[in-house]
Amino acid sequence: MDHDISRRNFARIAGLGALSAALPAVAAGKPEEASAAAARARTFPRGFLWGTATASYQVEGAVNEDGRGPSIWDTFSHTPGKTVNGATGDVADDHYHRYKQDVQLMKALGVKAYRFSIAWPRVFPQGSGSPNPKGLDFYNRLVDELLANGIAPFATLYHWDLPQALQDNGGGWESRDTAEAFGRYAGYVAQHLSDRVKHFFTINEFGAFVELGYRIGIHAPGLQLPPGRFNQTRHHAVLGHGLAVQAIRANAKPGTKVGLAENMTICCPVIEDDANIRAAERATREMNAQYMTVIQEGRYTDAYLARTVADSPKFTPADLKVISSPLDFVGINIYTPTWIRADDSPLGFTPVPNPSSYPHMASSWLTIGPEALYWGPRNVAKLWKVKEIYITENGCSSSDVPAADGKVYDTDRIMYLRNYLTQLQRATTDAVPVKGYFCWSLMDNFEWADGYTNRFGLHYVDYATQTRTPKLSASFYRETIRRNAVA
Ligand code: PNW
Repeated sequence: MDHDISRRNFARIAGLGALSAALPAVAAGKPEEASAAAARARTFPRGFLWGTATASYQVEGAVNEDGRGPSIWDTFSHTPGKTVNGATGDVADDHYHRYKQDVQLMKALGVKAYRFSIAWPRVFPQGSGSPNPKGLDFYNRLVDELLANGIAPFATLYHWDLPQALQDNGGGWESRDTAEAFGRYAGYVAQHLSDRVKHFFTINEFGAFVELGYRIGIHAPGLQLPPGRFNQTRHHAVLGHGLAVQAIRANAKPGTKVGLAENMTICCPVIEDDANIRAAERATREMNAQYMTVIQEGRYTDAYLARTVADSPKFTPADLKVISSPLDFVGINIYTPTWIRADDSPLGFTPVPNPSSYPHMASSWLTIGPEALYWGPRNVAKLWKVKEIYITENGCSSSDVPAADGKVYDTDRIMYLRNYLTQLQRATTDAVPVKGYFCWSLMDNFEWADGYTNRFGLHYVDYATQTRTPKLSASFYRETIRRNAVA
């Protein structure tokens, strides 16, 4: 008995997971029991929410229909040289017209939840002012179709398609007016959809749209603001989030839950020992200071303010209160790890750059590190005592060339998903409160500046015919959902 317990403890400490659980049975010469134990060890908690995700501009098309106003992504993608092969979201997956068929794809996968985004310029073509009821109607139809098929709708209010009018008047997120308009729009949507939508995300990925759009300039609106104006833009984005949280609470039906979906820097210890684990926790706070940390803690860290000095954002204590409005859950989009080691610098950590041989998926930024799905939620739960976490995006690009039989054998995506999900399962066995997982993406779509070249879907889309074909990874995901365990 004692023997057994210490062996199990050893296995836990060594992090051997499924294999270690099966070892005693293997040693006893009972392979069936061994594989049953291994299967149990790969199992997720009962009721774990499996889903997929998309975003409006990436899939909908129909950019001129039913009164939709232009967004900064229409303008940007139509500007020569901004996207690969001049790709635009004019048609994309034509999901606006094919949503019923797409809900059937979800149903065939067996997902219980779908994360989609609402296009602000469909609902308020000018960003604020009068709403366009026909725009909201599309989401009414989509939500009804999902519910009729037993799929819970999880709605994101901002996945980067800012109404162009708000960019033209005041510089988009550079202006406080945009944060305020976002709050009004969020309240309006919550008022009309919260009878059926129980989970809202305010903003998708501050860390991508603000940095890539307003500092580096490779996403819409394509600006390279100087540091002071840029840090103010960051501040307005988190302020917009907080105003939206308050507006949703003020306008939604009781029981509606509010959170966000942020692609934090996922700090993972280079080696899983005490010193590096602590360093990765410190790094999580500091490397996310401008977004997640201020949202969770209601203050910018001293190190952030010291780093930005004269270019620090201007803010009031009242702003910080709004920004840190309590959330019901936290969504994290996780693709890649940032490896952290302890050192004796003032902050006590340093990121370790990837060597040139480090493996990545088809997108060069998508470096592989399954442990990100373990340390990401674990650090968030520990640092900020978060009780409900969703992985709101995880997935990868693959070259995805159809074989002679027309099928796509994306063994690399299966490898990626299997390894990442194994680490997510490990998090659940360590009592990290991860409640669900949304695979990015349901189907290939408009991958922003990369156009249609990088495919992230579980379904292959032939853009000439709009045919959707399940890839091998769709079978893998369906089987994982069916077992509620890593397949
Ligand atoms: C996320 N990076 O974007 C977005 O939320 C999705 O819209 C997108 O399609 C998906 O991930 C895949 O890219 C990212 O350069 C874009 O590190 C770029 C980066 C990360 C996330």
